[in-house]
Amino acid sequence: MDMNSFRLDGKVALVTGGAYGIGFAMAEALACAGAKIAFNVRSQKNLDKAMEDYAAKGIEAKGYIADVTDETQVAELVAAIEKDMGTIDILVNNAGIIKRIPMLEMTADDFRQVVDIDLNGPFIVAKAVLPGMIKKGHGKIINVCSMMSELGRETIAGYAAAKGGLKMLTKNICSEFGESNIQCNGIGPGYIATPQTAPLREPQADGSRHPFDQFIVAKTPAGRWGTPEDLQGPVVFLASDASNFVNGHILYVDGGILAYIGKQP
Ligand code: NAP
Ligand code: GCO
Repeated sequence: MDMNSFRLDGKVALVTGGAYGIGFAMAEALACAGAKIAFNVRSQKNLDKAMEDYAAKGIEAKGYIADVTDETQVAELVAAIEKDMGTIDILVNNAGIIKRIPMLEMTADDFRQVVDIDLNGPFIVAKAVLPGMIKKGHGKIINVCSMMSELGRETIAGYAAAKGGLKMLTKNICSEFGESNIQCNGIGPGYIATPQTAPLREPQADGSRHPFDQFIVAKTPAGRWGTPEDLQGPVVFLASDASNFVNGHILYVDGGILAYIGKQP
């Protein structure tokens, strides 16, 4: 087997929301495998900070301001990347938010905002990059799903609905573009220590661990929260030629939580 099939030299990768958290870690991994990195965020402040962070890692990333829910901004983003770096070979639909609100208190606007960013956004960005991939004769689309693509829990109705939909969008892109040599797969992180999950890990006033923190560690066979670095190998695999016959698959990177019923109390 040629281990160079895991290399990404000469490839252009767009990581949406790649300023920090999981997106930044995945972009770092793709860069280590040889890819040229483009990323987008919504604010100049976060863009400037991200550029410093990429430079500190020795990565020559190019950052752009674009909201993934805005078709015009996304079209301009893709055009700018194609002008600056070339056709996008790899898309990681990472940008996403969560709102933790009991469903009866969640407004329709709350629900719509989460679905807009977490599901409509990946559709909009994928639709914008697919023509270039089809023309080039290959492409990799990796949608960042979630274990909530499979399970629900209280207070995250919009998020679970969006991530469940993103799982099926992944399978649909696979179905519609496989013959164009485009592979579309998902990565389903478990509970990962990032700003998004910080509220679930905040120490209590008495210094004890957050109950949810204790719950997740007990529910995870690995016995720990994941880190963004745990996603680096999987994303390089799905972005590389090593996964050219993997399509429509959701690769769960969750320490085994989805496989485990949990310890007897
Ligand atoms: P995070 O730390 O909150 O980062 C989210 C990123 O998305 C930020 O860079 C943010 O940039 C960007 N973003 C949000 N809305 C955007 C929009 N409308 N347009 C463009 N960029 C936008 O989250 P994370 O924990 O790294 O999660 C990243 C992805 O993994 C998300 O899709 C999340 O659902 C998923 N995930 C996370 C976990 C976990 O446990 N952390 C587990 C499973 C799945 P700005 O806000 O600066 O614009
Ligand atoms: C939550 C968490 C989860 C994680 C992740 C799990 O509130 O339950 O934020 O949704 O973000 O999606 O895979």
